[in-house]
Amino acid sequence: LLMLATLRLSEKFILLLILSAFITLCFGAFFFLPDNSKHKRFDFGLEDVLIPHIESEKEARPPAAAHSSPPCMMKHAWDSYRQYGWGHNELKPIAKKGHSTNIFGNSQMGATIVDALDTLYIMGLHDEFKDGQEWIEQNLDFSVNAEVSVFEVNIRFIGGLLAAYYLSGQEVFKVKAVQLAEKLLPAFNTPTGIPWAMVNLKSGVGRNWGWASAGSSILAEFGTLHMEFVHLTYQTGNPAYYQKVMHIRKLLAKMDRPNGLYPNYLNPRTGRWGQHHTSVGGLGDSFYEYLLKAWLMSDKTDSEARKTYDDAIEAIERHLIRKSNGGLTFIGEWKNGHLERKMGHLTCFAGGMFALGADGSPDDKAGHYLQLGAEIAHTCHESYDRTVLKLGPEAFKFDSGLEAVAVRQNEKYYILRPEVIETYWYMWRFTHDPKYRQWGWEAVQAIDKYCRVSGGFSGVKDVYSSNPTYDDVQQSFFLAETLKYLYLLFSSDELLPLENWVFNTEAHPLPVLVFLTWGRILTS
Ligand code: DMJ
Repeated sequence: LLMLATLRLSEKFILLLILSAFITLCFGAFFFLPDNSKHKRFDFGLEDVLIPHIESEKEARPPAAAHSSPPCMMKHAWDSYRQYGWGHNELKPIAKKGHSTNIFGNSQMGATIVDALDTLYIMGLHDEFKDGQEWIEQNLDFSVNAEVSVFEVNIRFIGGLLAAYYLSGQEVFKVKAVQLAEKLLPAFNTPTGIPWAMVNLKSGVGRNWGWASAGSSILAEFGTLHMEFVHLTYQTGNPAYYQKVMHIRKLLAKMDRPNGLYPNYLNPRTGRWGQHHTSVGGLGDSFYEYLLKAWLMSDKTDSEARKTYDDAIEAIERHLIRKSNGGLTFIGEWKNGHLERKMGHLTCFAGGMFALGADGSPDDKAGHYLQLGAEIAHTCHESYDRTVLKLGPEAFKFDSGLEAVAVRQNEKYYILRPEVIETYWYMWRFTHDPKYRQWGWEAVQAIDKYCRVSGGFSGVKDVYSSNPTYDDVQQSFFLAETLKYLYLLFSSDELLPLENWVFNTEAHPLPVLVFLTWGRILTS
């Protein structure tokens, strides 16, 4: 101040000019920030919530070996893949080499890298994330002569890349997602616009799975594109993606539904249903999930999606959901007018879906759906608890005195699937009942004890055997979903709040599109 007083008037004027230029510069800089940093909704305050996460995890878990925590398990799964399977789609953790399945054709597209990216980011494993990003920048190329599953590539790759883009703001992920989406579009060139199950990324030729009823496309496959495709239109301004998925919705709305149920099979040439088989598990599952999530993702403005979901769930409750003699609520499968009293591990995701859809359900039935979610979570926990390994079988029965146990040898395996843990997490978020963390912790311990091997994590062939053999596959969804849901289960609710984020069916979080944005998509 003394110095200021001694300055001459002209010097004071110059000082004032410099000061005001500095202030203008600071204000101006805000407008040049990348778009991402201005979206309050996309800013999930990661640094703030990581610390509460670690504390709450300690509180919730009983003392156990230090390596038994989701981030440490993630590190082991990732490092093993990095060492033995880098660039391959998946890993064989016993043989310690790369692995792939027919869903990826004969490609080597690093499915595990793409699927794992957002989990690495959320867990704060930044070096690993950078490694993955570098591989994608330098190697991920979709001009390959490979016949891939449209559904799997959409949920794992497009979903994974979009989530990585929204979380990190790195353009490369968006660019790759759009490049890949372009390659999927030829799959929609069918007489009805219902896409083929598979498409050759190079030639664009599509076809359906040989095993599907009467050359049909699968409900859970063509019905699980909506979230990613709406985001693609939002990001690119290209209406084609939005139009393709809305066309599917319109076509389904016009069709008769036996008993109000959606059969799993639809012929893309004739537009007729195949076999009358309805399931909330394999072949049907994520179709229902995406109806609900389309509504949530639209900031609850897409009421057509919500109504379609409500009607579908009402029919499912009437025809497929029953209580066993032992009092366990289960979701069976509908086969040509007959209810099969069997539930799949895949079906267990529905507990979380019912809870997520409770708010906004018709006739003020929110309490009912939250309760239904809790009952499904309980049944699925029983399916784990009634095994030797405390891991759930692929399918379990409620018949002839059987309660939540598998009978056939080929239904006794556990392949690192996420659905039961996914439901625990949603139930935790909506109820904060500590039993869900307890159940999640049981799963952490069982997976770490029976599925961890020196080369990663492997599925097991028989959860009822005290001496199980391994299937020697580390599935990419183990890193994308199972470990992410476990991590979130022990984290603060402020990490990816459900009002702002909607998880695709592979657990890749995509932001809710606020009303104004939504209007932009509708008019594109
Ligand atoms: C995942 O790829 C997705 O969750 C999909 O919707 C069905 N199930 C597998 C994992 O079990």
